[in-house]
Amino acid sequence: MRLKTIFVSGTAGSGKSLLTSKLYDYYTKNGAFVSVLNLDPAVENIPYSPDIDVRDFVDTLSIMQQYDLGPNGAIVMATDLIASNVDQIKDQVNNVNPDYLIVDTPGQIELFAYRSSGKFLIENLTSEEKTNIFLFDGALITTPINFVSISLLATSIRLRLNLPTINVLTKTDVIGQNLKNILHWSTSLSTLENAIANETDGETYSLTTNILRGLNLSGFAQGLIPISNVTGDGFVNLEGALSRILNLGEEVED
Ligand SMILES: Nc1nc2c(ncn2[C@@H]2O[C@H](COP(=O)(O)OP(=O)(O)O)[C@@H](O)[C@H]2O)c(=O)[nH]1
Ligand SMILES: [Mg+2]
Repeated sequence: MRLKTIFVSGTAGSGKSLLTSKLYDYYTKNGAFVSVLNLDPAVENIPYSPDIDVRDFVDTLSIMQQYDLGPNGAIVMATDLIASNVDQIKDQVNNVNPDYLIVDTPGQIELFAYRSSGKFLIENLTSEEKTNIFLFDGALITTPINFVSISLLATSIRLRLNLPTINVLTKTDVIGQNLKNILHWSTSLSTLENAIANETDGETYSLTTNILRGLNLSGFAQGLIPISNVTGDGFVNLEGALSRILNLGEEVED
């Protein structure tokens, strides 16, 4: 079996680390050999034990002291230093030789997505099938405009990382009625436009609807997969989407 890599991305607190641990459990239960790579240099508690951990290579606290940096500066520097350790990280992955590598990305999405080190890691870490899961934090999407702005972020990340991307909505267990709204918005352009018209007018309305039409034209909105990392709801659909992307190469080969 060829190595398949799943990057888990999304805004801070959207559920990346928890989803990483759940995916680990899911694939392990199904008999696959899974490894987890933690790419977050500054994380303190994670709900799994990473097989490969960038905190073994860079120490944010000592960077702060050594270079007299604040926490943000140190994390930026740490992220760039991780890229310079890519060969060692790769060696560790090769030694473990898993079927699946799940990569939990840094708490701050911009570090991974917008600094060149993130893209460098994606390109150099693994050479086989790769995909990115982008998490829409259900708790952040309280209005149709929030939905459009996070969709725009997801699109920006997709452009930046240039990976096949699965869009996932998290925290469906705690968002109540909003879940229905979000699913309506993500599947019906006219419903979403009406909801935006009810929320705003003028410049914000035309900006939002113009962005939305652009996103919709590129087939963006379809396929937002709702899940709960707590109850496991929706995992079957997510796993289906992952295997459609990741097994494509192997099916073509057969
Ligand atoms: N209720 C609920 N809480 C979640 C879900 N996913 C994550 N959380 C919680 O949200 C917080 C942030 O999750 P975490 O995985 O650390 O987010 P990260 O910053 O993206 O890695 C934690 O307290 C999680 O337990 C979910 O689907 N449902
Ligand atoms: Mg995390």
